Formats: sequence, C-alpha cells, structure tokens
Amino acid sequence: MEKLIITCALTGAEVTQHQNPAVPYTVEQMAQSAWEACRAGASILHIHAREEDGTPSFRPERFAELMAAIRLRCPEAILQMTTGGAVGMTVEERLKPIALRPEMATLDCGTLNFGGDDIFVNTENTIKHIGGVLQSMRIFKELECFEKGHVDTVLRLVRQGFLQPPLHFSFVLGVQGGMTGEERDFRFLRESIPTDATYSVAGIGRYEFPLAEASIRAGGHVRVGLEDNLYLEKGILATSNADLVQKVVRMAQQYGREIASPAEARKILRME
Ligand code: KMH
Ligand code: ZN
Repeated sequence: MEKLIITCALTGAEVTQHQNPAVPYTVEQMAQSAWEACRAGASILHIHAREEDGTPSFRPERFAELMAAIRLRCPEAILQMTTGGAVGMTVEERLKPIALRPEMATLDCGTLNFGGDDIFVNTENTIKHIGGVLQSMRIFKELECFEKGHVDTVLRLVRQGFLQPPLHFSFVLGVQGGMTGEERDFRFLRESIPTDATYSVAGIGRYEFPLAEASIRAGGHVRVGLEDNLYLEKGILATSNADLVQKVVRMAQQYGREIASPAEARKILRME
C-alpha cells in the first residue's frame, strides 16, 4: 500500500476556544499548532484564517501573515488553503487566499445544510468558477464531497470538461446535513470514484477515528484536526492538533502503513 498522507485541519471556521481551548486563533497559535502537527506526521495543512477573537477571516493581509508564519515553521509542508471559508461568505471573499498562490486549495463540490439555519452554498456555477480559477493558476485542487451527489457532480463536470484530473477527493462525512460517516457510507463513496483517483477521509466528530481506521485499511488517506473533531476519545478533549495526528500515526503503525513525508505526498497525489 502507498504511504499514508495525513492532513491536519487546524482550526476551520466553526469551532471555538470555548468548546476546546486548544483551537488556534492567532497567527502565533496557528503557526505553533501547524509545527506540532507536522512534527507529529502531518504533510498537508488545511488552513482557515481567524481574527484575534476567533471570528472567521477573509482579509488578504491576515492570510498573508498566516501563510508566512506557517511557511517559516513548516517549510516542507503542503499548505492547503480553504476556498470554503465560512457559511455566509461570498465567493469573492472565499477566493481571497488564492491570490497568495498556495500549492493546494479545497474545491467544495455541492451545497448542503450545515446545521440549524445555515446553508453552505456551492452552486454548480460556483464550483465551475472556483475550479476554473484553481486550474488556471495551477493550484492543486482537493475535491471536498460531503455526500454522494457531490461525487456525481465532480464526475459529470469532468466529463463535460470543466474539471481536469488528477482527481483527489476528500470525503467529509458526518456534517449535520450531509452524509453520515458510517463505514458503509465511506465504502459507497470510495467505490464511486475512478480507480486512478486518490482520496482522503475526514470524519466529523465521533466519526473521525473510525473513518481514519477504515481509510488506513482500505489504502486511502486521512484528515484529522480540531476543525473536524475536538476529542481525543469520548469525553476527553484533545490538547492539540498534534494529539489527533499522533493517534492516527499509532493506528497506521498497527496496520503497517508508513507515513508519507510532504515530498512523498506530492508524488502520491501526482502534484508534480
Ligand atoms: N467552513 C465550512 C463552511 C473548506 O474548507 O473547503 C466549509 C469548509 C470547507 O470548511
Ligand atoms: Zn475547512
């Protein structure tokens, strides 16, 4: 089996320090958390920006400062900027981090309810637009799919020529409004993508580690991090992003999967 690529989703846009004090907000907290996660085994860092008080940010200066600080501490890591931002941001706001020309960025592949009254809007034209921008700038896209319809949308947009391979999927499972994260859900998605595509799995909340294990066994890759899950185990808060990464590394060791370095991850994903 290929070596295991671990992505760490450092902070996201939804979770707060009230829920877990380890959630990083400031540039220094983000850079420190990124460094710890990389040292633990993460090769890709999924990055959202926050203001000092934790409010999700789309300010270009904030992203620039953040990216510079993380690059300084983690010079080898693959920096994956979000283009999903936070619910309610405009497409223009969500595209701000792309001006920094990161090596990788997310492309969210469909609309879904996001709990309560929130809707995470990704119309077909938005997907084509953000996908087109990423492709024209040669930024590697990770295809975020929260349910099967999103996978089908990707495959149709590929057939229609709007999205080009290599196809690297991220199955984000367990969002309230998306698909659940049972093993059968994962298997269904995995079996729905082309055999030469790569994928990573991000289980939200209690789904994080069972899905990580399923993906490790199936030969896929794994995303963990405080954006997705605040707990190391039931009732025990993670004390850092590195805590979550270390747990996946231990799991990988049990199944004989070695951990990919950033350079190895670039090769596995056909980024170069
Ligand atoms: N914060 C969510 C609304 C992404 O980063 O591309 C969207 C999200 C997906 O986190
Ligand atoms: Zn995100």
